Amino acid sequence: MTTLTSTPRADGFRMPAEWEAHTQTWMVWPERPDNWRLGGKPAQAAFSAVAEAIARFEPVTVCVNAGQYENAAERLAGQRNIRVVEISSDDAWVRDTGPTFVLNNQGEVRGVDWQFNAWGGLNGGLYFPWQRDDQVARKVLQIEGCARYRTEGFVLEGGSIHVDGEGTLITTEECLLNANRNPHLNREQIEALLAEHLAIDTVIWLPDGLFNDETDGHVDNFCCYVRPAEVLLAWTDDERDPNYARCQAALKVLENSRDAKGRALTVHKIAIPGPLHASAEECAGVDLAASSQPRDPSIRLAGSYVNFLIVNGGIIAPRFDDPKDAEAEATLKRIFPEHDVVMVPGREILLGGGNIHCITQQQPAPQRG
Ligand code: KQY
Repeated sequence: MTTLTSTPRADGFRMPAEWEAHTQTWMVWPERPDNWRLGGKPAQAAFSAVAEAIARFEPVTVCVNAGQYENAAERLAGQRNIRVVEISSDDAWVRDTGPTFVLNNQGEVRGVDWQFNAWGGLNGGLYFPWQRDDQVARKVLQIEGCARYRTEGFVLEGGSIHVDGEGTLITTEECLLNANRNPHLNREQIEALLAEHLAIDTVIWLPDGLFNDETDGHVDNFCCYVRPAEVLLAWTDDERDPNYARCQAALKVLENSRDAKGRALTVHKIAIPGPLHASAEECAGVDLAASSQPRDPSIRLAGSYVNFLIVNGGIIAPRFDDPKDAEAEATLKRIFPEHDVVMVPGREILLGGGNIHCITQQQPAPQRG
């Protein structure tokens, strides 16, 4: 595999929007017992359901550690459109550990391999060590025969950005300006690195992500593009909800922004489920480890319907067995009239700290012309 010393923009590559055609979606098999309860068994069932839902629309590759290879291969055996490959990892968040694919208009696909520090390294990160996670992107690109750009010295997670594929990127200050990611870089330097690696011209900075998001406010759990110049924002009208001020602040920024093509944004809203909390029994099933996240029923979970994946012809979104599920499904169907909206159980994934978008990484199809 080639590691390039230029940048995607200099080479004529850009990050496409998620709704552009995919070759496949990548996932990583969950097993970490200090993150996933009961040795990861309920999470493995939940991830399998997500993989099967995606596989109705496009191929899925599931990466798995050697010790779980047999189990994953057996559990997914016979599923059309799903392949299992052995790749070591520390946990299962391929949105953040996998490559961000970029493409040109001559049919080539390459990948950006961001430096990864487990959402904050030794300054509030979620586990240690994370070396295997940091190697996932390189291995994925090697398997696919894609050239690689490595951002040594620049930490970023794929879940902290969304793009419209037309020059605009949305992110949060809470995450990208956090001292535990790139304390040596200021806002302008970070914008310049994003511009060079994704070929974007405009960054829309939301102040914060969702309350209690373990990632320091990843945008993919709070706000996403649904088509050019249209975004979907997690929303509450409840002034007592700690998300209220976050939603108001994000809306203000979005309403006052212009994208890279000079367009104003249409902002759709989708209700935040819950408030959701893990039960005492769910928390008791998680192994204790010095460096891992506390699990306690008093901690509000950062549940969000925004954490969905757009696939070829489909929307794969979480449901939480919450009264707001039906309204969320109706909202997604209204916003994506040409996609099949498939709601998949998301609670088990949420208990681990994320949701469907966080555990998937789309590989765009080559484009010509
Ligand atoms: O949501 C994500 N993108 C990652 C969450 C990691 C949580 C680990 N407990």
